[in-house]
Amino acid sequence: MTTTTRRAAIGAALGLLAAATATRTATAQHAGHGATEAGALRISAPWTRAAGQGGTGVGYLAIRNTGSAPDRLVSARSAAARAMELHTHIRDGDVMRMRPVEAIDLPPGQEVRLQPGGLHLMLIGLTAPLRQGERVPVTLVFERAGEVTVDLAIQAAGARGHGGH
Ligand SMILES: [Cu+2]
Repeated sequence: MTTTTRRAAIGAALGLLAAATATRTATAQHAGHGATEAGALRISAPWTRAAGQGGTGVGYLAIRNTGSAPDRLVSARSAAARAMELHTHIRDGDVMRMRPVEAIDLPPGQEVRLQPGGLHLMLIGLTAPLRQGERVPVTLVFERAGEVTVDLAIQAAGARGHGGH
């Protein structure tokens, strides 16, 4: 091995090391039981339903604020959707309707659940099908804790609880 190729090999190895370190930082710490940590927040059980390309998807998860200060989920984004919104359900006569909300409050010491029939993430304009058994990454943006990416586990399409689309 010449000096030049050895230098190139070492450079490549250092590059790989830097890339590995950057990846670990970007995906945050995955604690036990599938929970993802972002500052004082513990995000668990992220899931969605199978849906077709061009359609609309949902996102559900639980967020526990273990800190002493309030935080808020202010937005979300994903390469899998043209746009994302934060939604809630409201009762309108006999019908449950969805309505965008500006943010989702995360009071200290409490767990807030995004679940069918209540708060949820909305993936609008899916850029690819959501296939059962696969995962789709979604980046959550918090006012205090910053950004964290979680993988929604894609479950069967037929599950009940989310009307309106
Ligand atoms: Cu919705």
